[in-house]
Amino acid sequence: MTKTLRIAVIGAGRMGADHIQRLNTRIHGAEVAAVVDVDLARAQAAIEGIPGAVALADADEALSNGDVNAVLIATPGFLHEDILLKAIAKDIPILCEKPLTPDAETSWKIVEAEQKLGHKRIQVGFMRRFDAEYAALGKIIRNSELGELLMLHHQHRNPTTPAGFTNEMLINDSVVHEFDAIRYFTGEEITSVQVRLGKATRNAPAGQHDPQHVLIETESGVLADVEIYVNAKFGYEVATQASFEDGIVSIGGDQGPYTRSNGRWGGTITPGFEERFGAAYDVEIQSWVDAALRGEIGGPTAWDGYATAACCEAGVEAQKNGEKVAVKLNAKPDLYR
Ligand code: ISE
Repeated sequence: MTKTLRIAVIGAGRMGADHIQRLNTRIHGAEVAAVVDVDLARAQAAIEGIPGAVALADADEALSNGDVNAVLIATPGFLHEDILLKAIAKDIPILCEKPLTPDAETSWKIVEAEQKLGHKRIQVGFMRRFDAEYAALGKIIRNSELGELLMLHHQHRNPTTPAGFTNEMLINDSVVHEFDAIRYFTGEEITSVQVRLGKATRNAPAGQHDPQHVLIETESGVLADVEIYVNAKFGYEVATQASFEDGIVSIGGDQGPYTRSNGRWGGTITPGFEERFGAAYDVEIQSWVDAALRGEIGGPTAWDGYATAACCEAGVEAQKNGEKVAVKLNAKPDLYR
C-alpha cells in the first residue's frame, strides 16, 4: 500500500500556490512531487525549497512521471475536463478544485468515466464542508436538535472581483459554493433557482450586475436565498442564518479579538477567502490525503460536482430570464448512493 502521496499540483496560481504551501508545511502523508503551470517560471518559483519536486509546463508530462501517484487540479475550471479524464484513466487519487467542470454536460462525462472505473477517485474542492461552523450547523440539522430546518439565508460578500470576472461568474464561481452548502446542509438536491436583479452598486465593473438575489428551493421545500455581492468593498463575508422550528442559528460572522480601548471598540474584518477558510482547506486536504492512502475519497464526490454544475446552469439561465428555472439532473448512479 502507498505510504505517501506524491502529488502533481496542476496550476500554480492563487489557489494552487496556496495548496503547495499547505502540502509542503502542514499536511501529513503527502509531498509535492511536481508543479505544472503553462508559465514555467511560476511553476519553478512554486517549487522553491521543496526537495525532490520538479517544475513542468505540461500536465501530461506530470501524469506520466513515475514519481507521481496523485493529482491536485487547481487550474481554471475550463481546463479541468481533459486533466480529469487522463487522471481517471491512470486510476490515481484526484482532488479537483471547484468547479468540477464549467457545465453539467462535461461534468456528467466525468461522472460516467468514474463509474466505468467502478470506484470513486475524485474529491471536489468544496472546502466549506470542512469548516468547523459549517460542520456544527450540519450536525444541528442532521440531529434535528432544533426541529425541522425551514429556511436558509446566505450572504456571500467579496471585497472586489479580479479582472475578467463576468456576470455569469457571480453564479458559476461564487454562488456555486452556496449551492453545494445548501445541498450539504439539507442532504437534498436543489429543484429550482431564480435570480432577481435589483438596484446595483456603482462599484461593479461594466457588464456585472451586482448584487444579485438568488432564490432556491430543495426537494422537501426548504427555501434558501443568497445575497451574492462581489464588490462589497468592506471585506470578505460568507455567512448563513438557518431558521428552524425551534430556533435560529447563525454562522460566519467575523471572529477574533473584540477590543475596547481609548474610547473606541472594534475588531478586524476578514480580508479574503484564504483567511476565512484557511483552516477548512487544511482539514479538507488532510482528509483527501488520509482517504487516498486508504484507497478512498474523503469529501464531496464527482456527483456533487455534477449536481452543482446543473444548479449553476439553471442559475445562469435564471439570471437572463428572471424566471424560476428547474434544475435538470440525470438519475444518481449507484456509485454515489
Ligand atoms: C472564489 O473563486 C472562491 O472560491 C471564494 O471562496 C468565493 O468566495 C469567491 O466568490 C470566488 O470568486
